[in-house]
Amino acid sequence: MNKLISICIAALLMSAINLSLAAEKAATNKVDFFTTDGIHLSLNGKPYYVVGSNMWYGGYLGSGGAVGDRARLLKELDNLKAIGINNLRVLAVSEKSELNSAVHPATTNGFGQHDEELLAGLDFLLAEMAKRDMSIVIYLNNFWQWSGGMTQYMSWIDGKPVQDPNVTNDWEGFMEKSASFYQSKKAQTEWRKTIKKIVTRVNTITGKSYINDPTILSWQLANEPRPGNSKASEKEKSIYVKWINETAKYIHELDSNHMVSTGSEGLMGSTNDEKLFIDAHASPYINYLTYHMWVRNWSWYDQKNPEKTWDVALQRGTHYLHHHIDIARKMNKPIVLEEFGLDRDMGAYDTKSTTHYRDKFYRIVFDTLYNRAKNGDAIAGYNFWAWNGEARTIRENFWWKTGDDFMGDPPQEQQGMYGVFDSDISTILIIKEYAEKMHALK
Ligand code: IFL
Repeated sequence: MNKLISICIAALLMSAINLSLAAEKAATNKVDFFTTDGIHLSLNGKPYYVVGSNMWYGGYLGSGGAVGDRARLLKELDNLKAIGINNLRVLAVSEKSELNSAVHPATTNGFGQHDEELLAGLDFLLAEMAKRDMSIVIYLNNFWQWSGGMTQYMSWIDGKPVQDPNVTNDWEGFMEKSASFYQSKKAQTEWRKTIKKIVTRVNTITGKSYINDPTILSWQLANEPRPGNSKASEKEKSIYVKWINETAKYIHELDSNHMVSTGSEGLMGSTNDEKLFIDAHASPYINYLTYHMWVRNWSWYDQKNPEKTWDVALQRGTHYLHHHIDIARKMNKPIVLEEFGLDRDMGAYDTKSTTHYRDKFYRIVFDTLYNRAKNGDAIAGYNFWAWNGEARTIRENFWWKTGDDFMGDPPQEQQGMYGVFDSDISTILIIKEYAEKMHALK
């Protein structure tokens, strides 16, 4: 074919694609996309409260292949909907890893090698969530190793195997390696290709482009990105802030309909540097703030010694909540507590063990956020970590292996550690009670 003719055909094809995106957008105009209004999230001109759970594996269950379990996914969504959950925080992509503490299979098997059957699981999930009027936050990378994540990108580039911090216990070294991702040109180029692939995807089930799908509340850069390890330098911090700003800008350029968030843990993921947390969220391309609260991970609470450590944990935990809400107000942006959790009693993993302390903890977190939301403060909602639903482990040591049920506890942690099972009735009743209160705020 002569060159001029092929250029003309390409131009015609591009304008046909643009026309169909515009027509699709016009058809969805009845429903607004999520946005912000000062310190609140907003939908159709009204405040929107995220009453959510984490379910990183939602796309995995949605796959039509051997890994998926669509029948289970539908049951889980129905159960979550029935207890008032309106939002899920979900992993979009995983990178193939050799580590035992990472999920298998992965959506990306090497640069540019995507598992389309697994990716289509996210299509199914989105379609089913839309039917249930639920929204989704989709994260596009992971600072931790359980889905491959940033260290796997770096391993593909330097050819060196990832050191599993679950084995070496060298978390400082791991975090340093993970954060080197922000500075690698090759990693950023490859990652942006994946971002583009997901953000501009057309849902194979509904035929709707993701860009025009109002189910998506926000694109999230990564799960818990940190600037480096606990001793991150000022230079590393500024590289991190620049990375956030530039990547968020890139996503907004691809998709002007949806918000973008960081996935940050807040001050504890920012070397306790308030200026850094503020700088990271001051970008005009970051629409709202995020933070996470892990009182046991941060040694504020000892699950084996609850009586002695509970009061201090609670005091530090509630201070952490209030402090972040106050920062959000000052910045005039909404804030979502998008992860929190506590162990089952005495650090058990078994579904038969009790959850008295967890239940007390959930109630206090919900109540603190609800009361401040009622006062009109900068509360955009919460996602508890995480929904295990009907998943059960078959392993005595509670570690995940390929082929096991997926649950909210990712493969880097014991199965049953923080997740809520569908048999945890006392916890579920508290989740439902506060979901109703939050929904009544509108
Ligand atoms: O499973 C962890 C997950 O990687 C996360 N934050 C804390 C969770 C519980 O330790 O994002």
